Amino acid sequence: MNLSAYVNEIHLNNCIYNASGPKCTTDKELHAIGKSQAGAILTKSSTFEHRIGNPEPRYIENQLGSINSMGLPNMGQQYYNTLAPILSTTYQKPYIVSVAGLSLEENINIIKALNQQKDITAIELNLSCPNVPNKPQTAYDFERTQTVLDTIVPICQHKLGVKLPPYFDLIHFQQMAEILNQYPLAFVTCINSIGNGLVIDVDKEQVVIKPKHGFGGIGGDYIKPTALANVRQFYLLLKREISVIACGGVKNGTDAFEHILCGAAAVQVGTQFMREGANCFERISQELQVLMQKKGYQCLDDFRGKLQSI
Ligand code: RRO
Repeated sequence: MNLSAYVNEIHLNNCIYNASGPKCTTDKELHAIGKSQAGAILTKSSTFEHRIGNPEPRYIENQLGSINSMGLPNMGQQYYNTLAPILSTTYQKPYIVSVAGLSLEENINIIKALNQQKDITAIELNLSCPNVPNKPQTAYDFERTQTVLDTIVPICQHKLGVKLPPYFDLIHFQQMAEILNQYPLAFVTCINSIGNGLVIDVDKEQVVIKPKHGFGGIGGDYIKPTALANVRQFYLLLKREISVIACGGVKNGTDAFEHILCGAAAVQVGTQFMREGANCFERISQELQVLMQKKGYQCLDDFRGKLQSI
């Protein structure tokens, strides 16, 4: 059973890999993803300089998912740039750097620095971080998104994709797709965490994370239906050259299958990777293969995008 995939022209031996965020900040964590069955190595979103992030506790899980307000802790662009040759040659899989500068100027400087590094396979430009105080999620401001892409697309020499927040209104899907279709993007990743949710400890009558009075991005089971809807909408609305990468609520092979049925070219794992560690990629891949075998499918193209309406 073959789980190989193309994201635009990027070949993956396995369509399942990590979401940007959990366990992908340090070299040790990135090597663990490299050694695992994950089909690619994706970094934590990078700013130009190293960042410590928000005060702890800043990540909490329950049975249904997670809430986080990490605040973009990362090692800075140079670190991820320098790791590219060793990671890509050792593990022979795509190495994708997530970029989340705090201003357009910072994004320009990060992209220019990463342009020098041929061992980076692609850039995932994060337009949807919900957790930096006083910084709005770029992709909820459509004019701003257009300005950012008008500036970044011409200077980025790597394949470029964008990480989107969830949308909830049909008109917003159409408006964002119309913008994205104007650019030679390789992929869009749907979705980032659902921003500014609130999880409460009822015994303590208290919020569970410290930053921003307890508000944070929601992941895990809570968000799967929203993630599926976003993958499906963008799969239907984007031009064919732009692959849709799914992220949201994937903890087993059935979840991955559902995202691919909606049109996903590849599937990222966030909250479940945080819970389970890098073994999750092999387990989820095996479960997906078992399900495909039961259904008589040999490869992802046999069912990708073929969700039926009634
Ligand atoms: O670091 C974070 O707080 C964070 C980021 Br950059 C993001 O894009 N999504 C998220 O849930 N947390």
